[in-house]
Amino acid sequence: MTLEEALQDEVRLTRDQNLTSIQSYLLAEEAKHPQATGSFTWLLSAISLSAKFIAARCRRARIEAVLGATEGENVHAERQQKLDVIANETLLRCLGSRPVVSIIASEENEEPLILRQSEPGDIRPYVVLFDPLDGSSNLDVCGGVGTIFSVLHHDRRSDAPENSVLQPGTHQVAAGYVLYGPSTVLVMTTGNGVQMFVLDPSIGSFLLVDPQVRIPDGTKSYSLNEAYVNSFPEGYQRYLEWTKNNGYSQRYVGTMVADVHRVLMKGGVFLYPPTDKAPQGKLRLMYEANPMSFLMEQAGGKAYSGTQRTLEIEPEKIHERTSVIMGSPSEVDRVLSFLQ
Ligand code: AHM
Ligand code: MG
Repeated sequence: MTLEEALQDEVRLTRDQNLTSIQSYLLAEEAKHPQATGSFTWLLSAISLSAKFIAARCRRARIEAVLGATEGENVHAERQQKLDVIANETLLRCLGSRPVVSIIASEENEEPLILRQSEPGDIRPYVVLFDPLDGSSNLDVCGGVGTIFSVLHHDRRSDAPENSVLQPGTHQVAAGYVLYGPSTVLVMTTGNGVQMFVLDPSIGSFLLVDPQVRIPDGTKSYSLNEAYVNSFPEGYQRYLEWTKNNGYSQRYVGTMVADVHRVLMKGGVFLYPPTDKAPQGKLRLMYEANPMSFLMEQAGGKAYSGTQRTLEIEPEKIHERTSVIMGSPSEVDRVLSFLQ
């Protein structure tokens, strides 16, 4: 039996018993591609290590006195929570030790960090963008928070880091999020459907719980901050008005990872429209909207930024913002029909 066959067998056996770790899943996937170098598994193991570390810190937040704001602000002039800083440093330290990662861009850092210049003949290196701790204002109330990541190939056409980072979402080779809730859930895609893993804290491993996540359709539910309704463009207002007479319910945590995870599991639509305060929308294209849109599409959903498919937006700035409509295909279509 070849190594590949042995790994496939292992996946088949353990999947039924819900005991495939993220590492064995990735190894088995890689074994399907003889040209694979193992570099992606190496990168993902840095992300899963960060996730375990951040999950442990969040769980002990009140005990370790890491709640509350720091003195500093991030590049968006928002007060940073102490755990924002810890999560950012954790990802930088874990990814920084991986030779396959050449550039890192974070919500918390103004400029991308160039870890190493690639040489011709190197394994094609990766660019990783992330929001280290999404929804961190919910930390103080023990609400769910998350990490979002997007992986691109280094664009060798130019040495300028911004050219490597500023690629449309269609170029992503992987994306995912980690939700630190009652359990720690890692949901990811490499363009071959969506896989969901749950951290078993007793053994310190992410275990596969769903090899092919599909978003349900036909759920009458929307998730948005309806307090801003008067400053949404008119089409969104008409959609919301329409839902009131059609048996909808509304759910909103205020942490994108938690809200999008709910929509992915239960169906419906997540929205963050333009507002007077944030005319382009509030959420960040490169490390919030794009990775979530890639996941949504891979799970059978849709993701638009108003009129355009989010993944096709040509980015101009690392921290640029966009409005967001994502979720079950028919519900996204319904929202879009009100925006015409
Ligand atoms: P953050 O990345 O600084 O935590 O902010 C992004 C968060 C999202 O998680 C969430 O969807 C949104 O901000 C909530 O915004 P609002 O409070 O305006 O509803
Ligand atoms: Mg965020």
